[in-house]
Amino acid sequence: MTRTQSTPQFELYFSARSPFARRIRVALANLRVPFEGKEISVFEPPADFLKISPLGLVPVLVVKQTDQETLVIPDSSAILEYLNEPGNLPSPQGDSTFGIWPNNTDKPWARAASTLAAGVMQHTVNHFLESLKKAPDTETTNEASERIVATLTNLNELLKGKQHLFINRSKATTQTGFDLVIALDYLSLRIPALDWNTQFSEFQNLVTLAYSNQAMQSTRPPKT
Ligand SMILES: N[C@@H](CCC(=O)N[C@@H](CS)C(=O)NCC(=O)O)C(=O)O
Repeated sequence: MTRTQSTPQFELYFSARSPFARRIRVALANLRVPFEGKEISVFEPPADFLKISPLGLVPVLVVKQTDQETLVIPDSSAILEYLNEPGNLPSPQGDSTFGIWPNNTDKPWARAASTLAAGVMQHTVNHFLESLKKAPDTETTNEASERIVATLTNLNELLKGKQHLFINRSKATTQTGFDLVIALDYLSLRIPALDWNTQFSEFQNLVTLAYSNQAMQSTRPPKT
């Protein structure tokens, strides 16, 4: 039987520690969208994954729209845009009231703050990859650390001035709030010496609230 467009099937390629993939694992869980998770190692990407996504990066969302048509979406931000459209999700979506972006003038602010959080993730990845080299270039790692601290300073100002971008009126964490906490967790994992807790203690309440979410608990990155 041919599947219709109203019942897409989702597969998500991810790695356990990827903060970009974690954004999507948390979003799908909170949207109550069932998906088949396909865990891979980004250091040794399997050939069948590279065939699907030649970029070789996670996350990748595979949407089987019909038996004939499969949409492959690389990049966490592009996937979030897709998931923000209710028409792209299978219905009914259980009891989810979660939405990716706010439905009002806060939307560009939320997207901007999420982009800053994703930038912290990217600089942390760059720092980590450099530190794995035989002779890491300290100029590169120092530059990454500086960008991270400057971006967290910016996010801290946003959290103080526009808290609702991170925590909504029902006191639930938004996608932007999750993105920031995911970035902080990844930072703690890869650059523990940076110790954001000391400089940005205001983030702690958001971390505590975000961890009351089941999807955040079940996607915590393993240490080893
Ligand atoms: N802009 C991309 C970044 C994705 C990315 O860099 N993912 C890392 C894992 S955290 C990856 O797949 N790295 C594989 C590699 O560099 O070989 C996104 O938002 O999804």
